[in-house]
Amino acid sequence: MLYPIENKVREVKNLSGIWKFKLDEKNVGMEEKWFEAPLEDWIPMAVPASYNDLLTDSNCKEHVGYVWYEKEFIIPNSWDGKRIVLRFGSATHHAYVYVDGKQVAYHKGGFLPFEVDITEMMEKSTLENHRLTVALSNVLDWTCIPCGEVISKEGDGYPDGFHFQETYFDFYNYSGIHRPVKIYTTPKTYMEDIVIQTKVEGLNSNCPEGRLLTMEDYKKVERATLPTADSAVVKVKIQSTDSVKAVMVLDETEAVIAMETCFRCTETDGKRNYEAELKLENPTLWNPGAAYLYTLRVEGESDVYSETFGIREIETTENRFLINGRPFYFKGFGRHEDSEIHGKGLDDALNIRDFNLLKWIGANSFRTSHYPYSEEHMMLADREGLVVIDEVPAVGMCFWDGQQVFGGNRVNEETLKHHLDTLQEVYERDKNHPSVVMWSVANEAATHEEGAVPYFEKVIQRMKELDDTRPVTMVHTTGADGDKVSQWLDVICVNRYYAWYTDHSHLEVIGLQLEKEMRRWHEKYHKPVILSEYGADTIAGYHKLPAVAFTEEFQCEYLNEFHKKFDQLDFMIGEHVWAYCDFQTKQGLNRVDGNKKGVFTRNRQPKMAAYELRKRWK
Ligand code: BDP
Repeated sequence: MLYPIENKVREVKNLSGIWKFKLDEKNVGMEEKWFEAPLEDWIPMAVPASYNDLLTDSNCKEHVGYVWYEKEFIIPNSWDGKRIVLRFGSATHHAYVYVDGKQVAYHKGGFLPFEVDITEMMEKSTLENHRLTVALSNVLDWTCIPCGEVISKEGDGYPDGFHFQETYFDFYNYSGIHRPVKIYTTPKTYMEDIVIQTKVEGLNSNCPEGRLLTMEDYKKVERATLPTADSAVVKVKIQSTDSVKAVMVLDETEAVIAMETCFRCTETDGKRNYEAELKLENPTLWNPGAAYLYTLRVEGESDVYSETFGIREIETTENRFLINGRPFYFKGFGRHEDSEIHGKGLDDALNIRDFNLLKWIGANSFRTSHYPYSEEHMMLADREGLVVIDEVPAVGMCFWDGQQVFGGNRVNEETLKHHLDTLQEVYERDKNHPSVVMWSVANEAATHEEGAVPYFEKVIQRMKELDDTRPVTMVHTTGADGDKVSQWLDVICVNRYYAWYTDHSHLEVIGLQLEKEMRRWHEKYHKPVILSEYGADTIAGYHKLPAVAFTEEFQCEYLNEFHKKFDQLDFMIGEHVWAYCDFQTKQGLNRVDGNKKGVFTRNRQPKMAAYELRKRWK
């Protein structure tokens, strides 16, 4: 799926701003067909944003079910004869979209874009002002990823209609239109999709010889001259209803450095697929921390589209993750799209602050735990040279009370279908981002259950069918002995909280338990291992000597115990601290206004551990 861009033949109208909003307190709006007429008794609401923290009433904040959004828009006369598309960056989680009272789209899944062609409707309409209505439901059940369940309780001690949304994941179920809504045009015949894959020839990784174990060893690799290549082949596939005339590659100075006008063309269902290969001599590679972005410009009879891309190679071995032939050690975080007031709403200022902090601390990577982040976020990662493990929202497929998740009446065929659809959507959205070096198909699923085996075989296989250029991982909570699915993965990611959720505060157990377990994973699967989460809740400004749990001193000592051990294990290829920032969760006995494992506060200021990590990583 292509991102909406503006150029001489395409225009974009961004509908961000204040919309009309109405809480469907009794969830009757669908039955009463609220979409048929302008919303009554509405309140103003910001888009993009989560609505939860903008309201003052806890019933609204915690509402389970529908809310309604409405916005008027105008199609200018100058758009006559153009194709018109309505596009949502994301809407969480189920969106029913109506234009002038008629349903035009439905999308399930709160973290990915969807769009609908409204050309014919606009051409037939005599209205000057159009009404866009969105009925949005935040209900999560076992057919959704993330999974959830609405719990109702009756009888003694519970008021009538008592119910709440149960979730099995540790972030607040923020809801709303989280990313921009845009209306864009293309010519009537247009480029539908572009896939760019690159292959380098004559790669010189310029990698200094020597052992690779400690952070200092890896730093030597980082400091060496950047990898180079003699040439690169840029393979381009274009799906288009327009006839493609030329494909060219521009470098960062906007000079055209390669061009092709001859294509292999096949036709299916009225859509033409064009394939071309362009050769670049002495390309500048996309490297972590040293990004270089080329632009692919596709010119058709009527349409034009430009997509940025990077040239880089990825490979995994038994104990290495190679980017451009050079061992890469993941330093960084699991994160969330989360902030005060905005919730999960796109905030460009916040994203810029985040990337500056990541660079300041010396992080070279992050995981989009636990769902795909905004397209704008991914573009920044490409530009800033941050390496991304791109995760789908398959979180909450684990139970702590021993009940079966897979193969029972919880995760079911419909969940699998939605999971597979989501893999396809995330692939289609993110396939051309050089920053994306690996897909994560789930976080902390019950992979010790028999039922998880056929489920994840299909999930992992599908991800590999979609993309054979990137490794696939999933993030584990299950132990190596119990795990039944990692034979299909390329890299093992494990989350561990020794001395926090187990043996609380006993830092002395960390090194021993970590080594024993990580060795077990490596011996069983012979694949490189990343500790994808480790961390301790820390109250900013809380200090004690000697350190006790929840103090800033404790967080430093805690992380340090892990680091000492990482530096002794050759097959460990990365450390992602949990978490980048404090973030909001549902209310719970061990959550005082959210999860406090952040190395930065929710307001993006450093705790003591940030300086410690900076020393280690920089
Ligand atoms: C892990 C989850 C993560 C949580 C973290 C924690 O992957 O989402 O926030 O634990 O408990 O199990 O802090």
